[in-house]
Amino acid sequence: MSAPILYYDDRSPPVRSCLMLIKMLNINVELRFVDLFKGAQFDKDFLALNPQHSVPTLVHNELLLTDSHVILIHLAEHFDEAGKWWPKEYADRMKVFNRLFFECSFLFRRDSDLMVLSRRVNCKL
Ligand SMILES: N[C@@H](CCC(=O)N[C@@H](CS)C(=O)NCC(=O)O)C(=O)O
Repeated sequence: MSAPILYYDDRSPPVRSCLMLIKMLNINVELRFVDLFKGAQFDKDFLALNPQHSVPTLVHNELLLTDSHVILIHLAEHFDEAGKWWPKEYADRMKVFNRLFFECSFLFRRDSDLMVLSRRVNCKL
């Protein structure tokens, strides 16, 4: 099995969550930088890989994953053999899902809306 490849820009909060888990689980991952501030996510090769032009993007064997929450689940499923971060107990796993979905549907959306306001509309917060 080959090492996962993570396309990343570490200024991105979803990327950082993946980098944290990679560090906590000491996973051997090939890192490929995509400079969002230079628009590298729109490069032809990256767009061919991920038409949503977003990071993090993970390639692992036959899998192509383009959402940090799914990447976290995949890495934990594969590399957290002790079940420290990805509990083996059903109810505990549901608690992790609950927090991941809260982050995905609520927390990050607000953070992202604020970023758009401050950077693209040049609004003083
Ligand atoms: N729900 C996605 C959000 C990913 C996302 O919004 N990534 C941003 C950086 S924080 C991005 O790549 N933006 C570049 C673009 O949209 O062109 C996840 O959790 O992975």
